[in-house]
Amino acid sequence: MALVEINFDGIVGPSHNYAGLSLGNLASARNKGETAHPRAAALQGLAKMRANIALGLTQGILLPHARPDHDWLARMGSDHGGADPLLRAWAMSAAAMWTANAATVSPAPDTADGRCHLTCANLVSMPHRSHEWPGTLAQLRLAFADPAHFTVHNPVPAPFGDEGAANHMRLCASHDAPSVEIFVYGQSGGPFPARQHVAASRAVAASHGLDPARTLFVQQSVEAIAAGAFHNDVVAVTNGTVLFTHEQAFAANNSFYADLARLMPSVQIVEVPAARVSLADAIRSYMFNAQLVTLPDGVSALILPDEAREVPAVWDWLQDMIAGNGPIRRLELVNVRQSMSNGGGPACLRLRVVADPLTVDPRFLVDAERIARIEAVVSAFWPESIAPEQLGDAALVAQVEAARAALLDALDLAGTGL
Ligand code: SUG
Repeated sequence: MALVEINFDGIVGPSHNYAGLSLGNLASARNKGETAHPRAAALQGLAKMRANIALGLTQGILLPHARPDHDWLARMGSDHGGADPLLRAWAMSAAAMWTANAATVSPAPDTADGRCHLTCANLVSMPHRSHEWPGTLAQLRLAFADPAHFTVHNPVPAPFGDEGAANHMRLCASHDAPSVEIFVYGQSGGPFPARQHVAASRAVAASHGLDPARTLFVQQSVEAIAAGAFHNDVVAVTNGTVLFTHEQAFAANNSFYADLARLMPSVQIVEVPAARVSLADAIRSYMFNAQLVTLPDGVSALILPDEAREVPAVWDWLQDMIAGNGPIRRLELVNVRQSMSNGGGPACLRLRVVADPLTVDPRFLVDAERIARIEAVVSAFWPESIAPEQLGDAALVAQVEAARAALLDALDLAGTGL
């Protein structure tokens, strides 16, 4: 079978909550202290996967991590019962659902050895995400275990922050052709941390064996980070030969666009001017945190959060875009409000891997029937609601652990060490 894009969505974990842990992520700060609804959150994510399958896309999953993270708490000199509320919230975080931060992926046509390379992200910038990588790495090693087709790398060492595919884009004429890979990094300067370090991006590109002549390192604008674009995928997304971006996403867009035109003359840049959509509106609506996909009939579609329709300047611009002659022809709206309230849109929830599905462990691929199986587990086991002050409850911990165990069982992944 030919190489196809597989979207691996994170299943929203049973400990999903709003503890306000991510400095620089405006939605996370805004919703701090709210009551979260893990069951509804997971069902929303599964409905998005279902809708994407119905569109003809190939769908994969990654699993919630074991929470609380007892191993990590022990290394922090604590256990869950004895931890202070902040340490407890870090240990209970369900943030692994945002699999755009799981790894950076370079498909086989881009790499020197012709294998698909994945580097697990270290996520060292945020305490609650800094202990995700062992759980992610274990899943990647299982899902992409075939050494003839995949190489899975350990994370880049600290202190060089790496947040994975959320700061990485590809432009290519077809999935079988080498692409231009674009690594977007930040530099501090504004009120918020820059979470992607250029040294980490360079390390990933080198270990993937990318051709330096087809690899770009591009700086995110300080204004974008200051406005709440804690990852580049909040202000830009690529697919095929299309770059869909806000005018203020990059520190030097003119030289970046010139490099792209030189490396890929067929590139189509859809730039949204700040005069039509402010950075604030772009980030409020998450119009760029969309899945830009090619449907089986070749049409390019943007899978957007419902919130994009609620910001008039954004919706007007999108309507004008569709009415025009541009490369993006279709808009699809999805409800992922529970995730959005923590700053995670449709694109945050998925990791793109270009591969032959037959080379992937089938337990990480889903069709409508397997989605239904997961929905049944979620409906039966996921907590209906969690308020941050409940994160210390022993009964909640027991429910969260039982819920994950039931999911592993249903997916034939019990006993794999995950
Ligand atoms: O890392 N939110 C995540 C959202 C990640 C979005 N991913 C991409 N843009 N690809 C983050 O900031 C909030 C958790 C909390 O506050 O409890 C959080 O971690």
